[in-house]
Amino acid sequence: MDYKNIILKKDGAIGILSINRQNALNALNTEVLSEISKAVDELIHDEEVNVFIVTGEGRAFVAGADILEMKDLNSAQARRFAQAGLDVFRKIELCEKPSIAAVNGYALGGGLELAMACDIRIASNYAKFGQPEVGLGITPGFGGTNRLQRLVGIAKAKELIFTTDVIGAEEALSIGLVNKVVEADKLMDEAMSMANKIAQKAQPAVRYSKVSINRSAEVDIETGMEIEKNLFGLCFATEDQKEGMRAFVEKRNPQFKGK
Ligand code: CO8
Repeated sequence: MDYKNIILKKDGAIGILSINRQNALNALNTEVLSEISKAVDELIHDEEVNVFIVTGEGRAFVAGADILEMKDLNSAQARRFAQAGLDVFRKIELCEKPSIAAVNGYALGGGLELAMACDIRIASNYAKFGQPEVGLGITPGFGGTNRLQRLVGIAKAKELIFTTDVIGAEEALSIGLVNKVVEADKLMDEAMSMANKIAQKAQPAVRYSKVSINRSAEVDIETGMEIEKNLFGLCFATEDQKEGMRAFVEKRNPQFKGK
């Protein structure tokens, strides 16, 4: 499929979705959101892809939702625009394949919200994070009031959202917003290396783990453990469980098939 604002590549079992609307610092308009949604569908349905990386071309990851597109919306149109972003980010979050945001530069507003919808965030030392919305007269609308507090706690989320302070990569690391900070020129190598490590494991087990972590974050612990137990049980219906344990006993590396 041809995209205008996205570069979609594959390197072995790793998909790389790079947002490429550099003249607007990769700001998310309706067209970009729709292309991200289609690209994520491609990645989900591509059986060769085990893990995908989301990144941005140029000096921004994503500098937010497109302010020019938003400025004259009425309430109903704004809700529709918010829903479009919420849907595509939720698709990334809920799909069973793990995603890594390789945050190369500005991740502001909708950009931070996109990074937070990914499972893991690796930041370049140049990355900048913030939720500037209240300075524009709006609340975050692509999941920011929900996901930021889950990652960094309610008090820090309120501070970042109310003040619109933009923080650097090291501070983002110290509050748990990103998993790792690396030199800018090592960002994609690091993201690829982590993605490959994940891609070499038993994929049914990786995917069930993601489902269990996501679901149990939203329910009481008893229900969460029930979900975990059932998914644990499902692993024993996979060839990869047999191979993984047989390989351990035979003292060799497992040859996983992803089923
Ligand atoms: N929307 C549209 N265009 C943008 C955006 C954006 N979010 N960010 C940057 N651009 C454009 C600039 O207008 C500029 O275009 P032009 O060259 O045509 O003037 C170009 O990108 C380059 O930007 P700058 O010249 O501003 O570059 P600087 O290096 O001087 O500054 C900044 C970089 C600090 C990132 C600056 O561009 C900036 O502050 N951008 C806006 C950041 C922002 O406020 N983001 C949050 C937007 S709101 C949001 O994301 C809400 C999400 C939920 C929506 C819910 C739906 C209703």
